[in-house]
Amino acid sequence: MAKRKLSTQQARRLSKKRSSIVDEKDLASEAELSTEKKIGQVITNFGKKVLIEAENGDKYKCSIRQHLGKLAAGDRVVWQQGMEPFTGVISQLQERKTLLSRPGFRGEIRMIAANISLIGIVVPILPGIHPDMIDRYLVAAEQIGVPSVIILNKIDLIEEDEHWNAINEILQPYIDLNIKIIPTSSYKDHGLDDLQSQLKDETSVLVGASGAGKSSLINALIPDLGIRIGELSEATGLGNHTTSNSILYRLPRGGELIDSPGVRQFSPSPCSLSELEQFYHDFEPFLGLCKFNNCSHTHEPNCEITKAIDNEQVSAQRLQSFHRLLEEFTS
Ligand SMILES: Nc1nc2c(ncn2[C@@H]2O[C@H](COP(=O)(O)OP(=O)(O)OP(=O)(O)O)[C@@H](O)[C@H]2O)c(=O)[nH]1
Ligand SMILES: [Mg+2]
Ligand SMILES: [Zn+2]
Repeated sequence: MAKRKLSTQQARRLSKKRSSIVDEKDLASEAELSTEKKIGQVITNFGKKVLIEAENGDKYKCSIRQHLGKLAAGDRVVWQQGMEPFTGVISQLQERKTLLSRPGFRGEIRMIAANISLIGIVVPILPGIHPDMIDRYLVAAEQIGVPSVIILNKIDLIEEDEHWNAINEILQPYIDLNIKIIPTSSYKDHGLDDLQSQLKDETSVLVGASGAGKSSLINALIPDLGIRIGELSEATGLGNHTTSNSILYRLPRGGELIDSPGVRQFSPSPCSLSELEQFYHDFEPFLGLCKFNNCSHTHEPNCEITKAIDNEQVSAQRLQSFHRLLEEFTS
C-alpha cells in the first residue's frame, strides 16, 4: 500500500501518542521538526532522552538520533525543535573536548561529565577523608588532562585543633603536589566565596562519595536553585534528593558547574604500570632509577621509590593507593 501523507491534525495526534515512547523509530518524523538547526547544551540525561538548554536559556526535552550514542551533561549539540512545546531532536554532537567517565558494573563506560576544565574532588570531614579516593580521581583527571582541586567539606564538624592537625597530615601529600585545597561548609557558609572564584569561568564537575555534600554545595552557591531543581524534576520526572544523574548548573558569577552522583568506589580507566607511574607526580624524581626498569616498587631490591618512602620523601599512603590501583588493573 502506498504511504499516505498525514494531515497536520493527524500528525499532531500521532505525535501526542508517540510522546510517551522514546525509541528512535518513534522520533517525530522529519516533517514535524523545524528545519532550523540550533546549538544547545546537555543539562541532564533521563531515560533515553536528555534535557538541553537552548542558547536563549529555554530548556527542551530531546530525543537523540541513535547513531550519536549516549550524551553527557556538558555536551554541546545541534538540535531541531519539535512540534510539541519544548521538545526536539538532537542530530549532532559537537566535538567533546574532555570526558570524565568511569567503568560501570558490566564493564560499560558510564559518562559523568563532558567538556569539563576542572574537577572538584569533594572530600568530607565525616565520615572521614579517604586518600585512596582522592588519588583515584587525581589519576582520572590526569588521564583526561584536566586539573583538580580538593574541596574539604563539612568543616563545621571540626571542633578541636588536634582534628585539624590530623587532617593536615593526611592532606600533606596533596599540599606538596601544589593541589589547591578549599575548606568549605555549606552549613556555616564557609569557603563558598573562595570556591566560587575557583569555579568562575570554568566548566567544573563535583565528584566524590555519596553524601560528601556535593549537591548541598551547589545549593549554597546558587541562591535560587531550589526553584530550578523543582523545574528540572518537573521536566524530567526525577526526584531531587540523592543525585542519580549528572546535572549542569550555571553559576551566578560565571561558569558551569556539574553535579554528579556519588559513588562508593571510583575507578579510573585501567592503564599500564608505566602510565600509572606518570600520574603520580611525587614519584617523578625517582622514576627510572630503580634497579629493574619494570620495578613495581613492592618487593624488588634497590627500589628507589621504597627508599624514598623510608626517607620520607614520598608518602607511604600514596604508594599504597598506587599498588591497589595496579592490582585492580591487572586482576
Ligand atoms: N555538617 C554538615 N553536613 C552537611 C554539609 N553539607 C551537606 N551536609 C549533609 O550531608 C548529607 C549529604 O549531602 P548531599 O549534598 O546530598 O551530598 P551529595 O554529595 O550530593 O550526595 P549524593 O547525591 O548521594 O552523591 C546531607 O544530610 C546534608 O545535610 C555541611 O557543610 N556540613
Ligand atoms: Mg547529590
Ligand atoms: Zn621501584
